[in-house]
Amino acid sequence: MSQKYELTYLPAKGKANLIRLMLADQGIPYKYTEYDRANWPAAKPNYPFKQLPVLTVDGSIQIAQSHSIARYLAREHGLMGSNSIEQAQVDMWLDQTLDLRNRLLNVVHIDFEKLLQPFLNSLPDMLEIFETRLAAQPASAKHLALGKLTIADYALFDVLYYLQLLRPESLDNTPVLKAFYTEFAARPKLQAYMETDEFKRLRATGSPHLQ
Ligand SMILES: N[C@@H](CCC(=O)N[C@@H](CS)C(=O)NCC(=O)O)C(=O)O
Repeated sequence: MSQKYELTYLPAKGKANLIRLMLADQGIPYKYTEYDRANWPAAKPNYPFKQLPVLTVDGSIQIAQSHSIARYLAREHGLMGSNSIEQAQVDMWLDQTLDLRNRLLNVVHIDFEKLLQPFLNSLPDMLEIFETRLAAQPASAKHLALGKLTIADYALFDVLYYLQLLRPESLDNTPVLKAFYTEFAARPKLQAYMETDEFKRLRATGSPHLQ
């Protein structure tokens, strides 16, 4: 039987990592299609914005923009809240993690030498927001929004993964966040995915500063 979802991307974790982590952890089957430097230019015109990732649903509907894909999957699989006000609370934490992620990616993609130190200087304040939020949640439900697992938790894990690659010690002063990261990484399906050859093969980003 063909899969409902086909994810198409390039050989990196990059902008597809959040999507893959959610699909893997939720046990949602999908076909993965990968282009490389050699065959991507010819395929480019077949995709809505001539960029990847793209999620093809039911073999015909193409969804581009990584965050649109992630939010769509989250809505479909109960990770986005069940009404507008719940969705707004999830979105708010999701966007906060994406702000951190964008700042981190700017460092490695735009000007590593110039932007690294200002980023590291601003990091404690950014992490403190998540630390305080998670610390206020009950031990049994360390989640960013709605007291339950949502896309915002996956996005937080995703950005912390990149952060730890950049600076392994970066969570040393935020113990609750560190525990969140460790516990999330131990989720059985997620852990199994992160141990696959595919996950290990894919470099973190296209930048030499974050592999
Ligand atoms: N805002 C878009 C950006 C997509 C994007 O920049 N994709 C890059 C890879 S990460 C790409 O397709 N590069 C190849 C190209 O532009 O030809 C998203 O989040 O999906």
